[in-house]
Parts: sequence; C-alpha cells; structure tokens
Amino acid sequence: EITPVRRALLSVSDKTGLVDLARTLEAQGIELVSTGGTASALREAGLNVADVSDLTGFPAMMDGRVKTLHPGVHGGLLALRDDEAHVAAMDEHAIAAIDLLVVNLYPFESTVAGGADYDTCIENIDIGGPAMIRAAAKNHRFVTVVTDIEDYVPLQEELAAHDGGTTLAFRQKLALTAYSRTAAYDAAVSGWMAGALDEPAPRRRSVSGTLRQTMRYGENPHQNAAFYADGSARPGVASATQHQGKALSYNNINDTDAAFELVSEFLPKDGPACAIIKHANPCGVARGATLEAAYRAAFDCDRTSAFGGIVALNGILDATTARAITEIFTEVVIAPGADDAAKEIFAGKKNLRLLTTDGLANPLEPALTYRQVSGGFLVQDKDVGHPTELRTVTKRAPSEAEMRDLLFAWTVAKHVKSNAIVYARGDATVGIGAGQMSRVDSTRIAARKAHDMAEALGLDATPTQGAAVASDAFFPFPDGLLAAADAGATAVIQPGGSVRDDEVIAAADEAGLAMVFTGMRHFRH
Ligand code: 93A
Repeated sequence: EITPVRRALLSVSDKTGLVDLARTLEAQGIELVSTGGTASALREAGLNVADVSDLTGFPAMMDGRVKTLHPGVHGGLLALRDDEAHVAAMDEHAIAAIDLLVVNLYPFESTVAGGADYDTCIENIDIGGPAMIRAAAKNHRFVTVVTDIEDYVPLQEELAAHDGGTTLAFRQKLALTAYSRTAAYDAAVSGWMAGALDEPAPRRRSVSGTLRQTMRYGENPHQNAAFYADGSARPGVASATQHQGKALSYNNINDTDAAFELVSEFLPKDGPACAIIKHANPCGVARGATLEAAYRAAFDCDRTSAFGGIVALNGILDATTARAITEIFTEVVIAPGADDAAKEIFAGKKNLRLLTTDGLANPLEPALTYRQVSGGFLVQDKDVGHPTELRTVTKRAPSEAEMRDLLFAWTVAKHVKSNAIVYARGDATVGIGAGQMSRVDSTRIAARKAHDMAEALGLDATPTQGAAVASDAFFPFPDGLLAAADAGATAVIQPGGSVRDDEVIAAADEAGLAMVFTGMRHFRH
C-alpha cells in the first residue's frame, strides 16, 4: 500500500511554504516539475526544477489559460500503474508518471471579496488546477494530492516515515480534502455568478464551504460538529479574530452570530448599542450614551438570563465596558474591535472569549440562509427587509418618544424567534417574549419577565408602563394586544394584515393605544 513518490508536480498560486516543502522533496530524491511562476520561485531558492512544458511539449499559452491541460500531464496523473495497457500508453506517448501533485488554485474567492470587476473575476477562475486536482484525487490509489498548505507538514512527515512514499490511507484522506476543495471552489464561482447576473440568489445555486473549525461536539456532547466558512467577506463570526479563551462551541457560534447580526442593526453613528443573547434569542438590547451604559441597560432587561450569555457591541470595546461585562460570567464578547486596556482586563478571565470583527455586518446586504429538512435543505434570501412606510391606524398617533421606542422594538423583534413580542422604553428592551406557539403567550411572558425584573431591581413601576410593543407578525385577535395594554404598553407596532384588523384597531382605540402598521412581517423560526 505504500507508493513511492518519484516525481512531483507543483503548481501553486499561494507560494507560502513552497520552498521548504520542495527542499524536503528534493532531499528525498524526488524530481520536481512546475508551472511558470512556481518554477521561478523554486529556481530563485536554488532548487532544481523542470518545466511543465518539458512534459507537454507545449509552452504555456493564451495568457496562461492553457498550461497543464495536456495528456502529458493528465496521462501522468491518471494512468493506472498496474494496468498493462495504461503503462503501454505511457511508454508509447512518452508520458512520465506524476506521483505527487501539489496545487493551490487561482485566488478566486479573495479576488471576488476584494471587489474586483467582472473580467478580473473571470480570469481568476482556475481551470487547469481543478482538472489536475480531480485527476490526481481519482487516481489516489497511486497518486498523492495536496491542495491545502496546512497539509505540507503532514506530507513531509508521511514521506519521512515511509522512506519517501505514502500510504493508501493518507492518500485517501487527501483525495477527500481535494474534492471538498474543488467543490467549494466551483460553488464560489456559481455563487459569484448568481450575484453578478442578478439571478434570484436561492435559485440555480450550489452550496459549499471551507472547513473553518472542527468542534469537540455539536449542540449536544454526543453530536459531532464542524464550522464552515462560505467565503463571503462580510464581517461576522466566521471571519472574526479570537483573542483569548477556549475554542468556540457549536452553540457559542450560533449565539454569537445572532448577537452580532442584531447589534449590527444599530449604526455606530446613531450611538453605542449592546445586545445580549441567550439560546439565539436576545435577552436584552439597548442603546446608551456610552457602550458601558448600553451594556448596563441591556443587562437590566433580564439579568437572570444574561448570565452565561453572549454580548455583542457596535463599537470598540473599552476598559470601562470590559470591566462592567466581567461583573458576571459571560461566554463570548464580540465587537468590531477592542482597545488594549480592555484586552488586558479580559486577559484575567480565562473562560471568556473575545472576538473582534473589523467592522459591523451590513444589515441590508443580501445573503442566503439555509435550513436543513429531511432529504434536503431550504434556501432563502436573508431577511434584510425594512418597512418603507409606517401607517398609523389608530385615532391617536404615537408621540415622538413612542415612535423612537416603536422602531427600536421593531428592529429587535426581527431577531427574536417567533412568536416574537418586544417591549421597549427609552432605547432599551424591557421585556422580550420569544418562541411561543401563541402570540398572546409571548405577550404575557414578556410582561411577566419585565415585572419580575422590576421586583428584583426594586423598581416602583413595571418597566412596561409607558412602553412601546412590537409584534413580529399581526395580532390575529385583540387578546394579545389587550394583554400588552394591560401590561402598560401605550404604543404598538405590527405588520397588520389580519382579517380581523378592524377588531384589533377598535380594541386599540378603546384602550387609548397608538398603533402603526409596517406592512412587513419578520417571522423567524
Ligand atoms: O489558467 S489555468 O486554468 N490553466 C492551466 O492550464 C493551469 N494549470 C495550472 N491555470 C492553471 N494552473 C494554475 O496556475 C494552478 O492551479 C496554480 O494556481 C497556478 C500556478 O501558476 P504559476 O506556477 O505560474 O504561478
């Protein structure tokens, strides 16, 4: 099962680690062959390398579009070494066996991420590289294929352990990596084209990703799990830098994403904001004069649930805010950045993870969301909708302060699992009801939690007194709305559109509520 490596073809765009690898290959007596830029880099380092054109009898042509697409290369990769006819064909056409292929592709994903124009993106679609990778991976019974720079060291160790050869198990594993890479690469191309052609994104779509992290376990300890990056350049948990603490768990990543997406709704120019998330739902969201004030106001919405939560900030984490956060146990803090003093304060908290993202996500930027179902998955546009027109439907119109609270509550409600009810007052949530099967239950739960919190904080009045309330979908009956009025809410925002809107509006008028319709629903299941 150990196959000796006698000849290696190296063709890499990213030259990281190339020379080191080539040196160990040369030391093993392995003959090196390369394409133009790769060969130059190796020669510069004093290595002895043949040109691919020696194998093909053709120069690289058409601006490099055709370099390795030739039987001299593909025959050498695909020939079955134990098949007489294959060996005879190699002899007849003077095809040299290639036992090791090291390729990394034209940087298509980073070219797109860098905002390159259409033609530049097209030129960065690698054709010859994936063709060789797929050929070598198919013939893994004889050929070793390396597509990830991270695998250079394991390859060097494998060759050292097996006298310049590789085992079948090793080659199989690398072949699997290789096909994952070409699949992700083509998915990136198809995704880019869907965007460039303005094709409704969820259609004609191939989905893939690149392994970012394997986790100790998934949602529960008996489930395996891994985290994939989809290659998009948007700031978020997939591209964040982790400064300290142990690796993120599956649930951490899910919750951190929810936290960051929510806080990104609050533009820094409108002031500091903070969102605290538990089990993918917000348990407190607030704006403040400072980040610390925003954090404390968010915390005061539901101090019980905030314990062990995820904190997201829309500004650079500073020392005062960092100190406030460390007053209780928090799992993860995510922010666009953190200053040195803040990092130092966190350094004393070994179990706290700090992630920085280099910016906020754009809540209006189109993207896709996926949901697995048995035998398939659902794809849809991300909910980036914003109501264009608010319509007051009650006799009383909301005051300016009520309007501000209504919009705040509405923004948060979009990020709460349905049925979502959010009470807000003075730029902070004061009660959140999430994930109930009935809207009236969500309304009551949110109010009860606000009441409990007021008691715990020793407040005279329940914070829902004078609050605005948002509902992610219409109130089908007056009962939910009346429950909110009972809790002290004075203003309501909801999509409208129920067959009983008239009844609901009449009930609102009778209770003296101001109500606006958004005409847009924000289910989140
Ligand atoms: O333009 S290509 O699709 N045509 C080819 O025949 C071909 N063969 C290898 N690109 C091709 N490659 C790619 O060139 C490799 O995948 C690698 O990314 C790059 C290495 O080129 P160089 O050695 O000139 O830097």
